[in-house]
Amino acid sequence: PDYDLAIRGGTVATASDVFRADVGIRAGRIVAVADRVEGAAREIDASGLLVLPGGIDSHVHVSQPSGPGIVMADDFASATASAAAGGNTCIMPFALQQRGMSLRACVDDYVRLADGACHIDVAFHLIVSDPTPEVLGQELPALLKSGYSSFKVFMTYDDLVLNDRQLLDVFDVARREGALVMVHAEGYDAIRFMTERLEREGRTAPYYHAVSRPEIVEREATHRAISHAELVDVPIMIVHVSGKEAMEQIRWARSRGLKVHAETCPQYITLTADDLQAVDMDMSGAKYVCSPPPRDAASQAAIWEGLEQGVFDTFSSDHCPFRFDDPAGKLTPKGRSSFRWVPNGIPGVETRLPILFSEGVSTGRISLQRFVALTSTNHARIYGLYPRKGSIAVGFDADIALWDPNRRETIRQEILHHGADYTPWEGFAVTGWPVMTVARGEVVAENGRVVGQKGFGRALERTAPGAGGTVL
Ligand code: DUC
Ligand code: ZN
Ligand code: ZN
Ligand code: ZN
Repeated sequence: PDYDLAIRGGTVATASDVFRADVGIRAGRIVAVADRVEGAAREIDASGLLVLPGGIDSHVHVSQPSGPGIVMADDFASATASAAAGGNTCIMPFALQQRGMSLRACVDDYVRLADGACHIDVAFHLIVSDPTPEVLGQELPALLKSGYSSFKVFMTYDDLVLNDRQLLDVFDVARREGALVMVHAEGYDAIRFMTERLEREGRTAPYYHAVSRPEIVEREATHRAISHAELVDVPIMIVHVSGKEAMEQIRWARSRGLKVHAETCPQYITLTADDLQAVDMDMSGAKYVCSPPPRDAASQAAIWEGLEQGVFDTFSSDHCPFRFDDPAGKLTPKGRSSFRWVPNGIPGVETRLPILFSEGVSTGRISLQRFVALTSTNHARIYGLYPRKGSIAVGFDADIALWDPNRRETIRQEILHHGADYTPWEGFAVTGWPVMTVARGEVVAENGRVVGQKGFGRALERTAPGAGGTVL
C-alpha cells in the first residue's frame, strides 16, 4: 500500500484554513493532504469529525520536586497518557535546576525519567534557579545551543526566585544564544509582605492564597520583567497571565515594539478567586490553589478579549498536579496550618483543549483556526518545533486529533487519566470532544481509552525559537 494510514472524509483545520480533505500517512509523517487518498493499509473514517493538529501543551510540570514531603501527582507515563486522551500529541515539561546543583545534571535526570515512559513526544524547557558563574558561563549556553532553546525563570518562591541582577544576567545569556525566556511574573517581596500580614491576622485558609498575591503583584512583576527585557534586548514570554492588569503591561510593551509574548490558561477563563473559598472556607479550596490565582469576572472577560484579539500567543494548561486528599499533596500538615504551605498548582493537561473548544469555538467566541493557533501551531513556532509539529501539511509529523464538535460531555474525575485524585472542573459541561489521538501515525488514544505504548513518545530536540516562521 501507498500509505500506512489514511484519515478520510473529515474537515481539516490549520491555523489559517478549514477545508475538506483526506490525510495520507507513511512512516509517521503526513505525505498527502488531498481530496481523495486511497490505497492505505488502514483507513479511519472521519466523516462528521474535525481533523486538527494534535495539541501541543507548552507548559506542563511533571515529576518536579515541590518541597519537603510533597510529591507531584504525575510521572511521565501518567502525564503523557492523560495528555493523549485529551487530544494532545506533544507536551513541553520543565527540567528544573535545584539550587546548588548543576543544570546539566538536572536535565539528565529528567531525560532519564522520561526515557521509556512517554506515550507521546515531549520537549523540555529548562528552569534556571541558580545562575552561578558556571551556569551563566558554560552550562546554560551549551544547553541552549544543544536543543533546549527556552528556559523559565521565577520572580517569586523561596527556592526559585531570581533577583533583578540575576534576571538581567540570564536574560543576557538568552540574548546571546537566541533563546526565549519564559517569565513567572509575580513579585516575591510583595507576596511575602501580604502573606505575613494575613497570617498575623489569622487569615490562613486556602482562599487567602488569592488575597496574598493580587493582580497588582503580577502587574508590577510583569512591568519589571518587560523593562529588564527591553534593557537587555531579549524576547520574553510572560506565562500564565491571569487578568487585565498584566495584559495592559503586555499591550504597552508591544506598542513600544518590544518582543513580548504571552500565554494564558483555562483557569483564567473559567475559575475565580471565589472557588478558593469553597464551602465554609474549608480545605477544599486548596483544590484551586495555583499561581497566579484565578481572579474575577472582569479579568475573565479581559482574557477572552486577549484570546480573540491576539494578545495571547498560546493557551497552555500549566498542568501542575497534586493529589488533594493526601498528606503528600494539598493537605500536608503544614498546608492545613496556612495557605502559604499548600503546593501551588492544578491538574489540567487533559481538560485544556475541551474547555477552550467548548467555551471558545462552540460558543462562537473564537474561530477554529484561532483555536488551532492557540493550542498547537503557535506553541510549535515559538518553541522551535515547527515545521515538524503544529500543522497538518505534507512533511509534518502525523500528529492529529479527531474531534467530534457536537459531542456533549461532562468533565469528571472518573473519566480522566491523570495521577491527581480530583479535577477543578468536576461537573463542567462541554460541547466538542477529542475522540481519537494519532501521534506520529499511531493511534494512541481512542474514545477515552489510552491505547498506545509507553515508550513510544520520544524526547525531542528543538531548533532556535521562532526558526520555523514568524514569531507571532
Ligand atoms: N507556576 C507555574 O508555572 N506552575 C505552577 C506553580 C507556579 O507558580
Ligand atoms: Zn509559573
Ligand atoms: Zn508573540
Ligand atoms: Zn507552570
